Amino acid sequence: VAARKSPPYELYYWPGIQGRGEFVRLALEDAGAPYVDVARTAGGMRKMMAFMRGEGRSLPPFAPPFLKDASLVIAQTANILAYLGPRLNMAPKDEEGRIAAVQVQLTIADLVAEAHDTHHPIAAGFYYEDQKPAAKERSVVFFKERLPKFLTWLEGILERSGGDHLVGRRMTYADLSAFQVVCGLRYAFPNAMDRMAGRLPRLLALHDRVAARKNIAAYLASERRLPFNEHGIFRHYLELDAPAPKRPARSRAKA
Ligand SMILES: N[C@@H](CCC(=O)N[C@@H](CS)C(=O)NCC(=O)O)C(=O)O
Repeated sequence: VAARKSPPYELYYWPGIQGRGEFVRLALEDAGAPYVDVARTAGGMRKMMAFMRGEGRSLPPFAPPFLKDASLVIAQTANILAYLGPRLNMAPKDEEGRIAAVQVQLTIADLVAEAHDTHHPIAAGFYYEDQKPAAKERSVVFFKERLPKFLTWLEGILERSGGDHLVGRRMTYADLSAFQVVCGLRYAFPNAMDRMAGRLPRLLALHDRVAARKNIAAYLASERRLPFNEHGIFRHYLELDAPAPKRPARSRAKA
């Protein structure tokens, strides 16, 4: 990334969870771009809430994450990445490729929303504990139908592209985002993901390649990478996961 004369990017996102902010963090971290995770700094939450009230702006963000770059304030995860991609050298150079990257990112955003709705099927504002039966029903449909449909779609793209990258011939933010959904889904639905693993060789290999990238590996090992938890989008509730996959009798006996 070329040296920036302007001040560091400002990322605004809820502190304490990876959430949708993580897709932006991964791009900034991979590129080694200077940024401040504002809501995690002293007084940062107040600053974030002021933006959301629209103070001094005609277009307040509807929800975090949003990114401030000099006088620009940009909301919507896929929109932020479409903006950052070329600046961080994490997007295809041609228009067709840039549009394809946005398309993949928006589809990942749909998957993220559906993963969230497994634990909050009735209302985001109610506690999980107050919508458990609906959550269970929603989760079964999610891991039986929706999860395979989304993930085999990503796998199919990799198959057609030759397997290394979702868009074009280089790593883009779409690949980083695919890594993040695999991480999150493995945390939330380990059994369902285990059952699907054989159908996703390219996607899982891409996950491993992203995790091994120098800046990503350093980030994942740092305190900046928050652990997954039951306040975020990807939550692990045993009762919502698929049953454990059947193992051959021998390995079951050992376990
Ligand atoms: N489509 C938006 C969704 C943003 C969003 O739902 N943000 C969540 C946190 S991850 C939020 O704070 N929502 C508040 C609300 O919807 O009222 C994106 O991809 O950035």
